[in-house]
Amino acid sequence: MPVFRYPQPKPSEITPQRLFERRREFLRRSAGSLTLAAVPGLWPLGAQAWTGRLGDAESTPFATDGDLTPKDAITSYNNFFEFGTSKDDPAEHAHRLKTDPWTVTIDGEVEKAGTFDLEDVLAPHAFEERIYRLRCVEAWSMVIPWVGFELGALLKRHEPTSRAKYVVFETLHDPEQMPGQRRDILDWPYREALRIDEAMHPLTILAVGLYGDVLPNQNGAPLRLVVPWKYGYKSIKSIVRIHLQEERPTTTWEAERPNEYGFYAVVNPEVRHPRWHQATERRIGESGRRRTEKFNGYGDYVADLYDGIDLSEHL
Ligand SMILES: Nc1nc2c(c(=O)[nH]1)N[C@H]1C(S)=C(S)[C@@H](COP(=O)(O)O)O[C@H]1N2
Ligand SMILES: [Mo]
Repeated sequence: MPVFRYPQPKPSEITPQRLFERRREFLRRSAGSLTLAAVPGLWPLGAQAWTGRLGDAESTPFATDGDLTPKDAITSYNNFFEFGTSKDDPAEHAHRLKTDPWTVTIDGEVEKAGTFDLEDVLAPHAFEERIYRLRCVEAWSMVIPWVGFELGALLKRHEPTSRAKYVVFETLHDPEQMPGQRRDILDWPYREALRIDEAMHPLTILAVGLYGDVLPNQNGAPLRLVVPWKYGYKSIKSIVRIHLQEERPTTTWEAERPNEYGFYAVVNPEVRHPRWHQATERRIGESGRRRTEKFNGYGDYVADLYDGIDLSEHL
């Protein structure tokens, strides 16, 4: 499939890499809240030029209580079954994944479908830092400073049609690079989906970094979804396809065990997982347990998405 290129900024609008980095360093040290990422045309030339913008991401009001989970915990305790089912497998094996070049296919019910270089997908989007709680269905949690941008802004650029009711995401399928895919543990490729209104919600982001740096492969480089009010399995990693469609799809975990891992997957302390309760969680790096909050604490922002839906009946 041919790779479509979005219109590029004029060369005269581009600041050379070195100058850019020096200015970025200066801005960082001058402690201001200025952000280069918000200034159009300031990203440097070259492959993966977007990585130069990660450290400039401005923090947003969606901050979180408590301390950030240390970076070494976020990058060494992972679920990424494409690299194995143990928590330390992804950190050990994900270096096999080649994230550059990378393309993303955006197709289905959109006016502007195609396969795009990641560089071009990212170029128009200012990055933000979003500090979010991540609550895994297995009852552990972290607080992660993601760098990314709103999924809704990307979808709008591709002009969803009136028939676009669901957004489906797929991870790369390549057993050469992802040795976990040589075993039939899941129906590869990993597939996840959101309702279109969930996908357009401003809390829903695509992440390209964490702690102001490039996303480590084990965390889903180069592009992963983050939906902070849902269990972690919705936040699909290493995305190569975003497909809009009218019918609700069957997602990977739902197909595997529909009574344990549902489509909605809204964090809910009142609804048990069949094999354990969800009332509390273990925050990685802390001793003891915390109470789990409904919607993972984001109810003020997202509860109205579920008006008229009995969330205790929809896992
Ligand atoms: N492609 C893919 N995406 C995935 C997973 C996976 O196994 N494969 N695991 C999910 C689960 S269960 C969780 S809890 C989060 C973990 O994200 P983290 O390792 O960055 O903390 O990724 C989610 N995204
Ligand atoms: Mo998870």
